[in-house]
Amino acid sequence: MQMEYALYYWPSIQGRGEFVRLALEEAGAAYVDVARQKKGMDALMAAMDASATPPFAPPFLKADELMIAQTANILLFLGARHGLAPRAEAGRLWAHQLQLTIADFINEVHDTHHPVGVSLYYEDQKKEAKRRSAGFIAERIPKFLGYFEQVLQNNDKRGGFAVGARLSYVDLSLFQVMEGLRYAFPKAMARMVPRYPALIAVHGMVAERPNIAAYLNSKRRIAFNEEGIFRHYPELDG
Ligand SMILES: N[C@@H](CCC(=O)N[C@@H](CS)C(=O)NCC(=O)O)C(=O)O
Repeated sequence: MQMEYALYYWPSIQGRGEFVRLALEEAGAAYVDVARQKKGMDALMAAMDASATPPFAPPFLKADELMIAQTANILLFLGARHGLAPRAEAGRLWAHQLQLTIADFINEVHDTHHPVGVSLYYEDQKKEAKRRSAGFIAERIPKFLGYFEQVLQNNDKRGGFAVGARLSYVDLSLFQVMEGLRYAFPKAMARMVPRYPALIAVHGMVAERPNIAAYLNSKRRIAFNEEGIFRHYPELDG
């Protein structure tokens, strides 16, 4: 079968690649998750060097002659191709703006376990991680989730979606954010989640989409683990 897309991402984690996988799965798009195939890591490394528009880091997506990197940029492209974003300029930019804000949040999630250095082990920055996580839980989760909750509530007469009156990649990404936070910080989230009814609703709505439900039950969905962005270290939760 001719593959429409080749997704290049690390093979053993959800990470940032998961935001792209969710969009491809919801769209029912034909894609290959390259690094999860035989010799896939070689193919990923080779593809990074081979492009005239080289990515800085995975995830990146090959679509015909295009090589697109940056998660939000990939979603901008897929959203337009698969009806997962508004067509009009204002709505398209609004969806992209929200996705970039999610990317900012994801960077902060990453920094809870790697506050000092990306290339250092977690074990070498545990003390700083604890301090960083305490502030993240107390201030940053409420600030970001409070913002997304407000965005959803402002639009709630249009069916509970983040943008416009249809599902978009932003809803899929908010689902992933809620999944990830619940995995990484179960105690803190159990306490805080009642403050975010619209986010809970969008999470439930996305989980029930037939293509997403099938994906979540499949082997294609990698389980959360302590190599990815959302990591569960009990000592950082609370
Ligand atoms: N802003 C980029 C970040 C890409 C990124 O940081 N990718 C990680 C994996 S999730 C990576 O492989 N980074 C390698 C590096 O930064 O050296 C995006 O959203 O796609």
